[in-house]
Amino acid sequence: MNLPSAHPLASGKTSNSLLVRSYLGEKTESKAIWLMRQAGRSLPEYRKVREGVAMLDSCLRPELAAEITMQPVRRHKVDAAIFFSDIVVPLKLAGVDVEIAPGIGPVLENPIRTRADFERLEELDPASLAPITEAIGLITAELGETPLIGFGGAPFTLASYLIEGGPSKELPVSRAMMANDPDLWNDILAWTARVTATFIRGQVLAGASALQLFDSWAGRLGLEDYKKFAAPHSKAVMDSLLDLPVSRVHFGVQTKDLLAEMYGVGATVMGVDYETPLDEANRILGGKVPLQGNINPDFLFKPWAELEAHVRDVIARGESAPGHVVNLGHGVPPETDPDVITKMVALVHGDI
Ligand code: 1CP
Repeated sequence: MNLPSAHPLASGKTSNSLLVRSYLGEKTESKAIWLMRQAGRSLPEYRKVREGVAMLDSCLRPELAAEITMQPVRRHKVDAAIFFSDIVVPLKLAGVDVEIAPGIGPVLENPIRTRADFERLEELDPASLAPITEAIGLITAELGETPLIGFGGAPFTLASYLIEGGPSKELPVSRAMMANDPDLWNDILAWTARVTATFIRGQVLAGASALQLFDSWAGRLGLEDYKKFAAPHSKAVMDSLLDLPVSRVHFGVQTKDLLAEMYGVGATVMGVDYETPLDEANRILGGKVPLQGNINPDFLFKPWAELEAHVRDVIARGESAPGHVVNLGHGVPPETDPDVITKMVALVHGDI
């Protein structure tokens, strides 16, 4: 599908950006950098505008979501904005009773655990994405030549919240369902794949110049289980987005053993967690895939000289890959001093 002519990529506004070119495998004159969770609690201006507003409400108020998306771009001069939302927003818009509990994450009063629970799920109507489309219109107008990244959760990570009812490391109910009722498991993940794909497509059509699929918890599955129970559904998401002319980034934590498989579902760029050095990730992927990552967030709390040496090491290792966008190996921790982030961005740009 062609993008609408006013889309920042179609009109050429973002096509020469460092981010878009690096994602396409170009070695750029200076490295592009953005940070997962660059918006959010590390910023005092975020805490201020969020006062008294529930997390999911803030995602569905276009002016507020646009303001929060722009805050880190204005402050840190990063090379991309990531749309302020959450992976569970499309579930909410499809009618699931999910909330984000402060300090915990997504929680559901009534998790989806039986065939009857599944049958009550409704499809996501693209028309209900209006608050998202509106927010993205405001954002791209302010961003100009800086690209916006759209995103969604992969079916496995989303289903882990739907089925467990909240954050869970061990995923006991999900594992039991995979073993005892694989048909129900597959039906739930197929629904989740359609919902998250609709959410991502809506963001791209509204103005995002790249997309990222977050399968944050995929590393909790071994390779064989990932192939059997998660990858086909992630592939369904990517397949349904293939007609959009944007780069597709795929990211998860502790996914060294899954990297090749996660690439194979239809990614064009791999996000690498902080445990896998980029030169090793590049080797695993056969030297043909642009990479994103992977500064260890723990270094944000160390003396500047240590952080600087680590950032330079990440950049040097990233040189082995066909293209490299600098990022963290997971999200910005809420306790981070925002001035450290600003200085790190300047370092990556060669400004200090
Ligand atoms: O009140 C608050 O500030 C809540 C904290 C918060 C924020 C700022 C949550 C709750 N979500 C978000 C926004 C968000 N979530 C963004 C956009 C902002 C940005 O990146 O700059 C994105 C991309 C996400 C994606 C997301 N949500 C993921 C994938 C990325 C990752 O961190 O691995 C996941 C797993 C979620 C679920 C979620 N939402 C919120 C929390 C605390 C969690 C994780 C809970 C858990 O540990 O399972």
